[in-house]
Amino acid sequence: MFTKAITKKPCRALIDGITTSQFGEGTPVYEDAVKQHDKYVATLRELGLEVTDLEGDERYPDSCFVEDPAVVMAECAVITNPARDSRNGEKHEILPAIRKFYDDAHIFHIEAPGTMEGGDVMQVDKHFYVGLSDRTNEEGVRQFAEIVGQFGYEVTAVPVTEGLHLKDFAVYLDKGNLLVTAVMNEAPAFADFNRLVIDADELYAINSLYINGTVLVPEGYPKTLKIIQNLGYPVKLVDTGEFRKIDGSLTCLSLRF
Ligand code: CIR
Repeated sequence: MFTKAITKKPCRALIDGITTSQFGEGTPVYEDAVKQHDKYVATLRELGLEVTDLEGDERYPDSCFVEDPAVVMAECAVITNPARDSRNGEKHEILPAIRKFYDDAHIFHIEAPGTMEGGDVMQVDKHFYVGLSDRTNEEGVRQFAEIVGQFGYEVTAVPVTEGLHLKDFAVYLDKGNLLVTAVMNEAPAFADFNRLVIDADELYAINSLYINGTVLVPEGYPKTLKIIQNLGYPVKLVDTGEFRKIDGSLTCLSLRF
């Protein structure tokens, strides 16, 4: 059960965010991104979360994607080591917000040469599946496993071969339900899940967000919406079109705990 979330407002420099154009085309429009972000925060609040919405930071174009510089769980927080130079400093900027909720003895750090971004980290109860990707390396996963192992978590590394982060290609809802690409459907690590394969033309909608029984689904993906509704979840549609242009999606816009 989540009770809190941390978000961070998009900054004007958002237009310089890193993009592979894997999902969208064009440059984000700042004013529209702000509106979409406000709606996202309002949706989290509607679901009962107490949201700390941090001010935007013009030094870091991608800093609204707060999921990446930290991983939070009931027992502790792990400050990651984002792989790209333009994002690495976000790990320092998120720390004061994390300190409001965790004492220093329960805040850990991924150190170089380890790299990690939270978009690669998928929690399933007491098990973390961590993507080995361009952003998260083996040493990052090793350090993470050592940290969370103290609190009884298991860690399984999952190679990410299709693009940015693990959670662009596999997302856990609850009760064993996992949204996956055709490639992740074959991943041995996920063999025991109830896997729902999302069509390639709706790839972006895999990154839906389960919060306390409800699923936030990005607007504009009717097939995925139907699949999630057929599983019995109430859904809330959220437009993330501006963030999509720079590979951002629903989970990356918040830390939930
Ligand atoms: C980046 O490439 O780092 C950003 N433009 C997008 C990050 C998205 N984060 C996420 O999915 N967790």
